[in-house]
Amino acid sequence: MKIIHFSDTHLGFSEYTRIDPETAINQREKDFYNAWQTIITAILETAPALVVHAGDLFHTTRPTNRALAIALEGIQKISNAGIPFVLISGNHSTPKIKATGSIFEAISLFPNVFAAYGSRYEKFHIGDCDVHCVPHCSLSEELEQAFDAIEIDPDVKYNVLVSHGSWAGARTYSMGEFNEQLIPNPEAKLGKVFNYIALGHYHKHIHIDDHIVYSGSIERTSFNEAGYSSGYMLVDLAASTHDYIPIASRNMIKLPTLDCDSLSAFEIYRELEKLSGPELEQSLVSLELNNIQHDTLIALDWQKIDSIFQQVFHLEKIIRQKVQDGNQLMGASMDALPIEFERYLERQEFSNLDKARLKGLGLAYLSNAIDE
Ligand SMILES: [Mn+2]
Repeated sequence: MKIIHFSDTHLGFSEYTRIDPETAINQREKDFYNAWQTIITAILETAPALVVHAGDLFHTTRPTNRALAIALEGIQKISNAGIPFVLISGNHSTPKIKATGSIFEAISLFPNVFAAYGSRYEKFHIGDCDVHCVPHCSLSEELEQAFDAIEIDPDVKYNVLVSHGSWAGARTYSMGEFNEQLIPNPEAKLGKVFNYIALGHYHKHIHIDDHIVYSGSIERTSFNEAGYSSGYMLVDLAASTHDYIPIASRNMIKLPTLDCDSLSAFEIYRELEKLSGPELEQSLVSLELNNIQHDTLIALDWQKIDSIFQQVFHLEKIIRQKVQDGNQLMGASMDALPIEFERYLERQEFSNLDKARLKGLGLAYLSNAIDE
């Protein structure tokens, strides 16, 4: 029995200002749609007995009409081909407020499409296989209940678990997101009962064990993911084979950090010219300039730097100025608001405030604002 497992498609994600000349869609948004369509085509060609998507189908809980149309078009093709398709909701596609309703309600109206999104355990029987689903749960109690509810039927030939979060409660597989969940290893309690565990959330493809796998994402949502491949898993339950199939995606490259302590503006340009080459063509490129002297920083011509890298798709510049006491000033780079907020709090000293409580409240306000 062949399975295709993929995850973290983040449809609707968009970034930067480049526009696809043909469709007038944001080019990064289009990149994610292209990757999605590549995998849909691969599924139709491979015709597996089952497809599982391990969460974060969309980038947001309320996808745009276009993201929705592209998702439905792909899902419909698989449905029409008679290939059973199981999807679970991830942290990016689970609404904070239940009354919002879930887009997966609509998606599961397609024949052959099964979605688990209700912050609880669900099991689907497909062919010779029980597909055990633990989607993202809004509360940790719900997550615990969902794992406790897993039921193994001794008469069923194959068991597959699909879940979304950081594996075995380890921060190792964290995406640094405020609402991510830490998933326990159910085999610690149940024994090795699963033929395959399909994981989503961590965007890097990685085998935790032969049969426990993060497929990784199909495109990269930040420079933290530079160097990650894009692809999906092709698993044969009978033969016990687990193959990763890479797909093409836009190159994302972090250039080596340039120490500018003793460099003039002119010398910086010359060093950058050495770093720039045809291999960066149409790539997402991150450039870090460290220890720039104050006067040099003022003299630097940003347009000149952009022109040195004119072949790239996008140039992310991280600039750190040299200061007297040895500390470096952060330049133009900023992480997600919740991360920056946590960093800010870490640096503060309070005598009469509960930092943990402050952090909890702040992150909750931010998460509500982001959801809205
Ligand atoms: Mn994700």
